[in-house]
Amino acid sequence: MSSAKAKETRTPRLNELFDDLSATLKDFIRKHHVTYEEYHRTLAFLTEAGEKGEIPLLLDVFLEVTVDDVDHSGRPGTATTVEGPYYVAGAPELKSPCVLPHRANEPGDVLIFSGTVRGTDGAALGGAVVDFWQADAEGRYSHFNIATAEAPFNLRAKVASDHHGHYEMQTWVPSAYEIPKSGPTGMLIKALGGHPWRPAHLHVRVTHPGFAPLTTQVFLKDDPWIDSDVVGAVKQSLIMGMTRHDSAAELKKRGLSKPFFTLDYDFVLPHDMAKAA
Ligand code: MBD
Ligand code: FE
Repeated sequence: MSSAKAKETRTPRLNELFDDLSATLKDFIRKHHVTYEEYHRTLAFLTEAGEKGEIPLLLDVFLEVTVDDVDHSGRPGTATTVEGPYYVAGAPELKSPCVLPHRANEPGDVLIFSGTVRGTDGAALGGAVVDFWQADAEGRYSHFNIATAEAPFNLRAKVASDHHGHYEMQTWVPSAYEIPKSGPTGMLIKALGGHPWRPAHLHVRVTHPGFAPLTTQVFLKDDPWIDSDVVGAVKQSLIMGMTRHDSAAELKKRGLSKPFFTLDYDFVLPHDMAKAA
């Protein structure tokens, strides 16, 4: 596409979206007779969200599910769901099988997360990158956790699948995630009478040249919040049970001293239509 054409198409889209957004908000103000007091409270709320770095959290909690729904509708392969606010670019590149960066005394139970990356035609994809992140066993995302010490890129990595498309990483079972109560997003959820919890989940962004990137999450079956995610991002096909392993032989094989869990999940990527065309 020439840059002249890019310019030509960009401005009308911005005008179309901004004009409708503006009209929608003005209608909203009239419909609800929004008062000056409410307007000023809204400004204060958004200002605080900005100052505390919560704009991505706020928008991802309330709006991103709808963007995923609209922009990924009808897409074949593994179900997508939202990226959320805690992805960090530049995680270390590791080869499968691997152990994720972690603290010397990483809390919780070991989880072996593995599976195969395929295209929608069923072909295994070697060299696919599973860019992975999660909250730890105490609900903290590295880089967003100022309270406790952590390893660089704690429980984050880009794991390359082997030539069978197989990936395997050792991590630690995540806990459910609570939207911070101290900030404006958490206060708003509380004022609305909702709970601030997301069920335990593993985040991935899976990529391979020639295929459309897949951003999704894998959820743990027995989580108490599995049916009431504050974000509304759970899809049935993304819910998995873990298997517990406690035999002496299995512990020895893995070099572990207490029971661990495994979870297998295969990722299926659609062909990149934009590139194929
Ligand atoms: C999260 O951990 C998350 O994954 C999303 C989508 C929103 C808020 C917190
Ligand atoms: Fe998350």
